[in-house]
Amino acid sequence: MAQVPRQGEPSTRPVAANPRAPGNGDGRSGTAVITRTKPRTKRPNLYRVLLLNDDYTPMEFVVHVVERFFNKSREDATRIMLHVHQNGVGECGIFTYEVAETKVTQVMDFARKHQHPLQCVMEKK
Ligand code: TYC
Repeated sequence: MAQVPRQGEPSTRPVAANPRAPGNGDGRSGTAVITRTKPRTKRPNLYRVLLLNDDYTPMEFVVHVVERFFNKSREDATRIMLHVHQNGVGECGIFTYEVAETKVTQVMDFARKHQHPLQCVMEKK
């Protein structure tokens, strides 16, 4: 049966003991280099960036935040804001770890600067 390697498994198989052992007089190191022939890609871990509802942040401010930091149209930003307002939490985007962390920091700094209690968090997918 054909073996399908899973994410993170090495694609090289164990190699039999090397017959060119060190000190056997052939002048070579006895160290083999195994060249990977099959290209492997690994998917990065992804994180959702979420906005949390509160009673004080103005709706227009939240729409502006979603437009500015998540590159959404006014229509999409309004949909996201209303979803958060009605459900308590909502997704603004999905990013790799460092990008998600940057978005959270940017939103939290911007909210604090404008003295709104808006909360933004990230969650591993
Ligand atoms: N609930 C807020 C209000 O009624 C609006 C709001 C929406 C606040 C989304 C935060 O993430 C939020 N003014």
